[in-house]
Amino acid sequence: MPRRSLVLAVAGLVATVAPAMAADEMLSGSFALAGGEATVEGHLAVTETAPLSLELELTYTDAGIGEPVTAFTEELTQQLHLLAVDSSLTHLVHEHVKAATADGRFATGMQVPRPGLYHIYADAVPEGRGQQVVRFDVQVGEAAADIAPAPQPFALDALIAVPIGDYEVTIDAREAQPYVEGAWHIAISKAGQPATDLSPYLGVAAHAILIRAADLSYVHAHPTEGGADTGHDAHASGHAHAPAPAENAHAGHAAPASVAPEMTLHLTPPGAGRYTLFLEFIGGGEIQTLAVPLEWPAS
Ligand SMILES: [Cu+2]
Repeated sequence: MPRRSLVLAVAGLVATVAPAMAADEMLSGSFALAGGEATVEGHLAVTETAPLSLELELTYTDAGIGEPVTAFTEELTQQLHLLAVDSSLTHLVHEHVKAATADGRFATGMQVPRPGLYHIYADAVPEGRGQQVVRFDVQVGEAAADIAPAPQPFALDALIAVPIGDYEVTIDAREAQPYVEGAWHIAISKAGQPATDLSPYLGVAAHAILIRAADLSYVHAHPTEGGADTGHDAHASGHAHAPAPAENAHAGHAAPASVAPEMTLHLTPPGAGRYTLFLEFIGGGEIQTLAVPLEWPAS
């Protein structure tokens, strides 16, 4: 029985309740970009059109004067990146919307893997207002009776190796510190050898999203290719600071470019405690999505 019906049944109103669809309502978002500052407010209309299937419509208003925001800057070929994570921070769903309508509406469908609470992050650059990330909390279907425990996190003081499909991803963040920008070295192998079948995803080698469990704050970065620390050139503390150099280099060409199996991420984790690092890359022509639970002891 759907959660809402259950609540209303207690109140004796069960006969008037529409079945199953969860949230047909306008949600207000919470600003979620670590280190950023809110210049807009986000508003999300959610319609559950079928089990685990959502229709989303997103609009923005100015945080000061409340007027609708209608102009957006394209980042990595899209005006809106929508990233949904489940409440255990183990699943990531990534959708994009190429462009808003003339009156500033973004509409997209989204499929989630199972019922539960999802945190949907809307990542966009309203023109002239800097990168904005707004989080919406959306219950899909009935609340799961058996919420899976969060997986055991990796300690960051050791080399981390995680399998994904035919690949193994090695993460070396042994020198990373909370609050400090650090280099996270990533190597992707296949059958014990450096992978040779990687290709760009939305114009970059990979996408990394770091979500902090304690406050659900969000960092989105893109690695530079190469294992060495190549400095700040394509360093990305977010889309707004990474004007897609690789997009011009790769995405404009018909031939699929290849991506080196070693990359370096520059990340500034917003505090100690638990995180999940989501890493998305294209290997063998398919999007590979890795969720790596991490922990810094709160010393
Ligand atoms: Cu990205």
